[in-house]
Amino acid sequence: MIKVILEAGAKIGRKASPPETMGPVAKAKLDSLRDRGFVMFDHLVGTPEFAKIQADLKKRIEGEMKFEFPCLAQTRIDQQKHADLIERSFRVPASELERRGLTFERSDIHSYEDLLERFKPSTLKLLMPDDHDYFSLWLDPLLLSVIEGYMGFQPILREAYVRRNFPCSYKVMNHNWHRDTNHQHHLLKAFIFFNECYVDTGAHRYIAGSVDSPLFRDKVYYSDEEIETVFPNGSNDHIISEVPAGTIILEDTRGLHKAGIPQRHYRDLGFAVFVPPMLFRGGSEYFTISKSVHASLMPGQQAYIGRSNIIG
Ligand SMILES: O=C(O)CCC(=O)C(=O)O
Repeated sequence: MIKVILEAGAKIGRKASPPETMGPVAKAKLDSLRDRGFVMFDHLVGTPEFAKIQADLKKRIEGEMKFEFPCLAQTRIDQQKHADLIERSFRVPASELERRGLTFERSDIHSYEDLLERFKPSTLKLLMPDDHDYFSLWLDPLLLSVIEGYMGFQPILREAYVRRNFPCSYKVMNHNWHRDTNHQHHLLKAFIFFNECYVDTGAHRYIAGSVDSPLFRDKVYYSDEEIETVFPNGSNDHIISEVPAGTIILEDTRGLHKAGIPQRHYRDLGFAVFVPPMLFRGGSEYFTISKSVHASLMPGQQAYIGRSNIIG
């Protein structure tokens, strides 16, 4: 009974009229998000604020190497020995990858160049730095107003991080088409592009209008061939995000999507995951924010941070 009431409650809000206070730009973005399941923002492209964070990010990744460990080393994958893992696109607990000798730690690397040469990771993940500039970008006011219009209430920022993706030989998890399952009814992800993206640098892909489609619901992952028989490359709903740096794509990732694999260079992508506030769920494993950085945000942004994420 409680489950039924909670389920009914969870659906409230979607498709409500936009608030009176919403400006025309946000209204147009909301219409597009409702219609297609995604919308793009370009108001930060070419701005000095964005360039500052881009430069800082490069320093944190290449200089300080403050990403998460252990990392999967593509150089340690053996086609025969790890055939079962390849088949599952490495969707197993990190402890299994460690046990099978496929990961490396911070203590294994001497420099960023050394890491690339010896381990060839497909992805490095950097948790959100405790820094005002990053949080104000992740909680951009125009983005928040569209998010609230779409959900019909104020959600929370559940996860906040950046991934650097490299060319790689083996597909890892979200290189395959899939639907996210963080929440059954309310889920939005913002993808923040830190470099310009083309097909050969790993453009993100999305199938517009697929959120409520009954198709492709019986497996976790789908191949390009499976998806392209229904949504061919170049068709109206098969969206390939070739975008300039500074673009933000807000997407209902309950729809079909996947990460492109760069064929050259690398791709830096910021992730912000928005879900309803959930009782009895801690959040600090996903990111933390100090009291002073929290205090520097606007009240409308502070409201997105769960109490368990605030430290110090
Ligand atoms: O990296 C991307 O382009 C997509 C990431 C993704 O599939 C996900 O976050 O679920």
